[in-house]
Amino acid sequence: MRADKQLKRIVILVLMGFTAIGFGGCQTNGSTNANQEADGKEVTVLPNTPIITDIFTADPSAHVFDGQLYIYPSHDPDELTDPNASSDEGGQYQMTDYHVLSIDSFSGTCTDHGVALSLADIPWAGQQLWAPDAAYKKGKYFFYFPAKDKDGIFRIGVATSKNPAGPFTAEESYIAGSFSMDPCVFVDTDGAAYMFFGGLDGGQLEDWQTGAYVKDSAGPGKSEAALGPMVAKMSEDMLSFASAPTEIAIVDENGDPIMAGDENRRFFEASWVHKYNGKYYLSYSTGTTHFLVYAVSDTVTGPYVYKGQILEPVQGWTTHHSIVEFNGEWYLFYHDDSLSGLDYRRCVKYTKLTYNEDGTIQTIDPYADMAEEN
Ligand code: FUB
Repeated sequence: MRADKQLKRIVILVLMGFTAIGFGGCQTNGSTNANQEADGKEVTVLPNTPIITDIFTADPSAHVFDGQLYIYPSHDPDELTDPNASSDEGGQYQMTDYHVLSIDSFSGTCTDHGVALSLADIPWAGQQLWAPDAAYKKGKYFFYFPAKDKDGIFRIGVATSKNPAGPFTAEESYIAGSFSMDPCVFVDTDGAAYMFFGGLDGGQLEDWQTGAYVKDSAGPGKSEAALGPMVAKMSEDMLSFASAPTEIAIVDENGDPIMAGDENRRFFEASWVHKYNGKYYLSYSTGTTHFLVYAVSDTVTGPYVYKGQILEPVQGWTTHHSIVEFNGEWYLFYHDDSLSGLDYRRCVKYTKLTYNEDGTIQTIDPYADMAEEN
């Protein structure tokens, strides 16, 4: 990007951050929060602006339950409890609770349902409540979340509620056989549910290559196949794995594995799976190169064939998303750090997602509208 263009983008983002803090998005006012202008007039939940501005949110997993759109994000803290934590291991993401958000319609209101689950109420967890997801089955809502256990090892837990907004009650222990982070639970059209998970570096996926935890393990060499996300079928009651996790293969158009050195295309973290026209779409973050990309398969467990980019890099190091159909339109929920300028205080946004006739997805520049306006 040219320097003058980049400067212009930074100015726009800073201005947008101030605007958002002032009166954009979904403002908190008690437990139910109308998205209102300063004069009290209700406005739409605008695309590409923070959907909530009085708490920092990230890693949005969006689902439609009972005709309403629920968003299950990470909740970034206002202040770091340990300002010296190593950023190499994602130590700056020190979340201690989760909130659930919901939207009736994009021309309506956004609600912050308050604290849905706290670190203090999860018996096995020690720190870092990272990117969660949720699912529904037979009258029960399931909230899946990663956290480091008391030995500093990432595991994935589950909590349940009768209400999609929680509060959720955590199980005594993490899901047996789970490791690493960023769970995405996909419920297929036949009712079978699968958890996709994993993330490199701070997400510790490399440490499990032997099947057991080996701290600080190196990943594959640049010309070796990259590590893929893991997948496990969920049990009928959604509380455990029905099968041991296996690795998902992500291949190029010739069927060759995406290599670890191919940082524009290889999996890093933030798996999300959705189904469109009978095909499975696995989307994920490329981490170090900051793209959201996707790969497609005819079967849920892959192999997945790499197709292209969904979202260009956002402001901030991390990029994480979900894709959801709501009232006949497809949406991408994502985050950036434009509300604070700090990578560990992020804000959730959404934008429309467009498929081409051949099923490919159009790449989104999240700041395109602002660039056009200026
Ligand atoms: O929010 C903490 C971590 O940052 C998530 O688990 C990753 O996907 C990245 O967004």
